[in-house]
Amino acid sequence: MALDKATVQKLAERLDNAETQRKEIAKITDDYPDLDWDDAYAIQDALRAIKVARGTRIAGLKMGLTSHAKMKQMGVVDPVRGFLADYGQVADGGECDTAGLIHPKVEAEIAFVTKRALSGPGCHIGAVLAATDFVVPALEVIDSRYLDFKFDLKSVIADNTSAARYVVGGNASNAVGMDLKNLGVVTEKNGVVVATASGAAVLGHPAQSVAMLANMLGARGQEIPAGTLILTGGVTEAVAVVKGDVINVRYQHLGSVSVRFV
Ligand code: OOG
Ligand code: MG
Repeated sequence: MALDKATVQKLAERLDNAETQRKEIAKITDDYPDLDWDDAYAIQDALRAIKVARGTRIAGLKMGLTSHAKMKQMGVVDPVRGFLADYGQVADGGECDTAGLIHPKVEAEIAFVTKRALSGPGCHIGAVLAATDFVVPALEVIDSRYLDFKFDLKSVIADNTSAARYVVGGNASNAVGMDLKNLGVVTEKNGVVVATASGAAVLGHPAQSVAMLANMLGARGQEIPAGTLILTGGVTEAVAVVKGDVINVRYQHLGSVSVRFV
């Protein structure tokens, strides 16, 4: 760790304020260029603690930057992990209030719900499929707290991987027997197709994203508990949205999820 505890706390508060006040800030590596990976996740943990102390419940976990489309779009090369807050939930077919967001973008994601805990190191696709209760179609609304949505990997980790809102569809499917690799995904904005991909875009197979999460947590002595909702990361590049836009994501076999921005 390059930062002391007080600085970690100060930066977590800066990010929390940016979110609650809807105010973009400079990426934190501008001020702290020597920040290391442990610092970045320590800031994310402190941010989570600030929210939990305020009454927020952690509703799930997320992986981000798991597809080449996303890595290329954001100019970074490694997946990252974050958490989902209860206040980020938006009902399928519901409305997402843009007044609470800075510069939202939407990404199509395949979500898993575990029935058993998963731990690493050594977690693999087979272990993930065995521990999966079901998969559901989802979408994430990301909203970087950084100026112009521009950041480096350490800054975006500290900012809880741009997590903001998410929609989870109710059509649960068994992951076993489902060809998640070849599962087609079509994102429509206002009725026009804006992005397409298949499940393999996410680390070759979306379950690999869950395995990676278990291994990342395992490196810190943590695990994915049973009953955890996990967003596996955007299948396609993220699509910018403004008030009035309607997003509908159609998943082969899994059904669709939609949201209207108001
Ligand atoms: C970082 C978060 C990426 C995903 O699904 O790839 C993410 C960002 O692009 O702002 O959630
Ligand atoms: Mg995402």
